Amino acid sequence: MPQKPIVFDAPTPEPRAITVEAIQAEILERLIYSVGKDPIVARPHDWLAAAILTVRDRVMDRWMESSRETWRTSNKRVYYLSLEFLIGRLMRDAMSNVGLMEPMRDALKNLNVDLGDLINLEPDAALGNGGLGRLAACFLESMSSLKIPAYGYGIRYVHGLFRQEMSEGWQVELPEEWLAHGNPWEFERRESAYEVGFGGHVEPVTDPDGSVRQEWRPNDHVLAVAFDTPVVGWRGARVNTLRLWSAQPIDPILLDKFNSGDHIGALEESSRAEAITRVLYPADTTAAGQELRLRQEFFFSSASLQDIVRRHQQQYGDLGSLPDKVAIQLNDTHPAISIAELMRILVDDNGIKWAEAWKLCSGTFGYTNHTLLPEALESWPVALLERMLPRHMQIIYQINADVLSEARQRAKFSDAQIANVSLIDENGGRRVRMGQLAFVGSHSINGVSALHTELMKQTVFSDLHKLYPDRINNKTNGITPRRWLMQCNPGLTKLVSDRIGAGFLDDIDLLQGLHAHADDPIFQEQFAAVKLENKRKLARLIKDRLNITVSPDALFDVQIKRIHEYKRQLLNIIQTVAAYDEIRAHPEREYVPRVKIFAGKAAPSYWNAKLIIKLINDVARVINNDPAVRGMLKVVFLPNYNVSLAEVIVPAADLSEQISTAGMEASGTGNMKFMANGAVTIGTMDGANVEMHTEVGDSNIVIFGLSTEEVNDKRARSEVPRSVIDNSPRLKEALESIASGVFSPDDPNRYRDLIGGLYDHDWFMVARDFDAYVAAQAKVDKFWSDKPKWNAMAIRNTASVGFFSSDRTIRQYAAEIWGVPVPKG
Ligand code: GL9
Repeated sequence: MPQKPIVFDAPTPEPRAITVEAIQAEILERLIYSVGKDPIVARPHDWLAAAILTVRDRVMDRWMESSRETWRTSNKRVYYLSLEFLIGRLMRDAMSNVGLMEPMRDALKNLNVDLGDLINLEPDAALGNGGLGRLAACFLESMSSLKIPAYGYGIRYVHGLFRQEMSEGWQVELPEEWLAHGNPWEFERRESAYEVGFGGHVEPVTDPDGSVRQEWRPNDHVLAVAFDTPVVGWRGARVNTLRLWSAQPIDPILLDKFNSGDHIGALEESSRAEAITRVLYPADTTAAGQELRLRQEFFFSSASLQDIVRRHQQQYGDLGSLPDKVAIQLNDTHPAISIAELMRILVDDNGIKWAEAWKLCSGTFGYTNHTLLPEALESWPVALLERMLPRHMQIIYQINADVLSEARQRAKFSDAQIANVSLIDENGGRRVRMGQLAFVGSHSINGVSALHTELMKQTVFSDLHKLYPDRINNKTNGITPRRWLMQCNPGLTKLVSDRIGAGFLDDIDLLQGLHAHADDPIFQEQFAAVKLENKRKLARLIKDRLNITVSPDALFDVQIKRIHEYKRQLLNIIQTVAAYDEIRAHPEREYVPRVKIFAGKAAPSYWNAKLIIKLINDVARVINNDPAVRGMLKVVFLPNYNVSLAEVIVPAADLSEQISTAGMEASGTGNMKFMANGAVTIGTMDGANVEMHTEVGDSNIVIFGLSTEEVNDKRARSEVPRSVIDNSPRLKEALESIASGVFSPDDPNRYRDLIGGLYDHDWFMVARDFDAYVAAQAKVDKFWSDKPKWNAMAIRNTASVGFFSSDRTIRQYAAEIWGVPVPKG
């Protein structure tokens, strides 16, 4: 069929009126005609699907208009490439952003369905591990809210992050099945499918004009099929697209094989292809070494780039304008192979000269680094790349040759410096360093907090920074205030609106206005009452899930995040043991009643992290069942931490634990969520805590512990921690009780090695920071006991959170990296 020219100024339909009657009719229509269910037999999941489809319908016009507008105006597009999008549930977010919450509630009520029940039935889209994936989700929402034409590109994993269950206090990983009931949000786009190749060889080809170019002949192909989900901005400002790729075989079944009786063999190709997008790697900061992981990375990079280039050519015809019209942000190094793939597309497929292609490439890409942990810096064996992506390996060598010659000539680097900037790591088996590739192929390299960005310059990228001094910049992370304040904490949102007006909903910096009310006793009472209500809700959840009774009047002391030694859940639980020892030793004293709340998943192969979960559960069992404690202390480990659980816990927290070893948490974003919801932070001078301290002021945050320099210094001098432990009777007693099996009578040696590590090297400074942490917790007790003081601190945290909105972060990316205007209002 001949293609008709597309006319982008076609009239947009008038927005439909939002009335309860209209919505109710639409829900019924969706239930009957799309879900195919008679209302009298419909099950909860049918109602959920009908409700989601109704909400989805209501954003369609805005979605299409958003995309038309970008074609019409020729505005630059932003592409956010991320192997993870931890978006969580979508229905409440979408309803709230387009003002459908109340009409939907009433319409469903008329149909005898409870909206709250439906909201809780929606599965979490857990296509990410932690902060990095959740950041990508917050960024998508902010880009829509700020009317930036943007696409998220990622993978449609069939199984998201594993479901965590507890078996006698141990973590057990089970497959997660978010697609079990289908996914009413998404649109499958068979027409947007691309072939992605692997393996094969490279052949020089002579063109008619006599020039020779390289052509990659892969011997293995899969199909990348697009699934699109609308991403609605605040007040429906704009609707962008999250495009997730699913891998499918080119030939769904080998019919010859099947007919000859080999039924399983006939489907082999199909399973091999589908395996690529089957599961999310439960990797935390450690790079997963699997070959399949590299296949995932190339698969989604290649499909995304083919799509981006096709769209650009369709609109502009010419690839020379790529950097003017396209910004591609690499979320960590996972999509870094995109740099070689774009070079291949430009040079091999489009005949652009190498130097010109390199300019286009680095003008288009930006790279965000999210961690400095050496074990997390991705690298792939040269031999593997040669086999899986032979042409890309050639391209990487050529890029490297250019970089090395620049280093030698321009910067006059020493051999050691040359080795540092090289894309190939020659130590112990040759490997391609993806961080170096991402760095040299991008015009902007950013860290995610001020401290982290400084450390990037001093450590991993110090020599590359000398070679390209203008590239490293900082973009401190942020969180979307829609999900993390307005939606998860409607009580607080209403209270704040009543006090300072609703303007902060559109301009989060107006929260500053709360400072003027921080010392007002009436406002303090109201603020505390909202918190108490949120704590009651969490207490009910704890009772339901764990059958543990906690008092909402106790101080809720919360550490929820991935379990990792650098995040130091161990420090927290040892302090808990010390507090327990004290209560037992001095039953006559008064104590501030506390509930220690933990949640988080451990990477399945990370033994110490799993052991720490078990320790928390062992300590919880002993303390919670000891009558001598008289309810002064409770310990709770909530299983299966995910976005939805965080949305209940965060608004109920009094104290936020952000206690990583200084220099190790790149930013943290949980810290910001707690701050928004009026929790006080106890934390180290690490990641974004440093900037939180500046924003909220020293008297409204409890900072303790070694600084980054002190940590480095102690590591360099390999001081013996034993004397530290010997000099702290409290710590010694707690460690001895854990190591000797007081909490693990069934296996007294269970924690011997874990605790032994603190005596031997204590890499994460648990012992060295212990006394400072205990003193900081004592300060917390003191502040808590002075209610007006505590309430004022809590209010001032909410008042100061504006800087940590992802809208601020995205504005900075737009202005300083992408060169994209942000329309006002
Ligand atoms: C992380 C950092 O560890 C966090 O400090 C940071 O806030 C986020 C987002 O920038 O990125 N890097 C990283 O690999 N993870 C992070 O959370 N890990 C996971 O997402 C599991």
